[in-house]
Amino acid sequence: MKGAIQVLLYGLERSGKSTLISSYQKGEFRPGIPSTAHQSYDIVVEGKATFSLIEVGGRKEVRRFVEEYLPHVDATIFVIDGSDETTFSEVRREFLRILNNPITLGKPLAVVFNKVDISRTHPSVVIDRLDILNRYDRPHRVFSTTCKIPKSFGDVLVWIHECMEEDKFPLEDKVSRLLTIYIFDMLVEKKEGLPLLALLGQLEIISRTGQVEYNRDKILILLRKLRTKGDLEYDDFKQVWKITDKGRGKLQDPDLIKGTKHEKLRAILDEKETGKALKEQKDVVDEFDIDELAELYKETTKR
Ligand SMILES: Nc1nc2c(ncn2[C@@H]2O[C@H](COP(=O)(O)OP(=O)(O)OP(=O)(O)O)[C@@H](O)[C@H]2O)c(=O)[nH]1
Ligand SMILES: [Mg+2]
Repeated sequence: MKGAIQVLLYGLERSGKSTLISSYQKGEFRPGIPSTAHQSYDIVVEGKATFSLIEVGGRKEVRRFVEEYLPHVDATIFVIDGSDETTFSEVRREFLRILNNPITLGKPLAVVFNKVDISRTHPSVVIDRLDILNRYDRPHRVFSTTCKIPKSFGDVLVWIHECMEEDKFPLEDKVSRLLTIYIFDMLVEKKEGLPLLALLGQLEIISRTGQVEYNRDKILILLRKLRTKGDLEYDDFKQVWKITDKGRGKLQDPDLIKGTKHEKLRAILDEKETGKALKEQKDVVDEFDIDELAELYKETTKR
């Protein structure tokens, strides 16, 4: 459907993805049949929006297809069979497959704890394992559903629509959250490199080069630079890096990255094929400031 919100529906086999859709569409419980690789559905939520949902089957052999759809969707609905605690470790693995793919940053993520009619587990048990509540890098929400109450799935769609409509996540907020994530991961989880890689991935740098190496020192240098320039500040109480008024002002200036650095970066990325770019490439990425990153971010996330 043209203009429809593109949504990925994912989760292990038998979590209830097809049943959620068919029950919602028919207004009564309609068990789905096991899905093959993928299946698409068009849904109109009256007075709200049109959705084009793509369900990727949850069986092991077809799960890998999910990666192919991620770049093309605006949001993801991740469905969990709340009645089967034995699957929760596997649920976490598949959930991380979505969460850790940089292309999903900033995009709404609905976690649907399904089959509450027969579940003996409190949703918080699996939610804790997924660690979703501590994410700052995308709008997210947990829903409890049962296909026995078909309209409960409508709430998920309405929420996604709201996220898209209101842009609850303005640009500066997104960048600030991304910065928060990588600082947070770096300091607390002692990870090196990944979070900034994620940020760069969102800027489509990763996808162009396949490998931009970053490490903790580079991240700190970038952050220090941004703080010295007054573009960023650290909020001790909330433990987040925030964009200052000054930084925000810069974000709103459309002329900021008219310079040559942007072109230089692109050129270097293009040179990658010739194999001589790596060192120089890192230096150029280092020269980028928050405003420029944000500008690139804006460009690459245009729908
Ligand atoms: N009691 C109960 N059963 C449900 C609910 N949702 C789905 N089921 C049942 O769970 C089974 C699997 O549902 P499907 O909709 O086929 O699951 P799926 O996630 O689409 O599975 P794949 O397509 O194989 O990935 C079916 O027998 C449904 O009847 C629910 O909310 N409550
Ligand atoms: Mg299915």
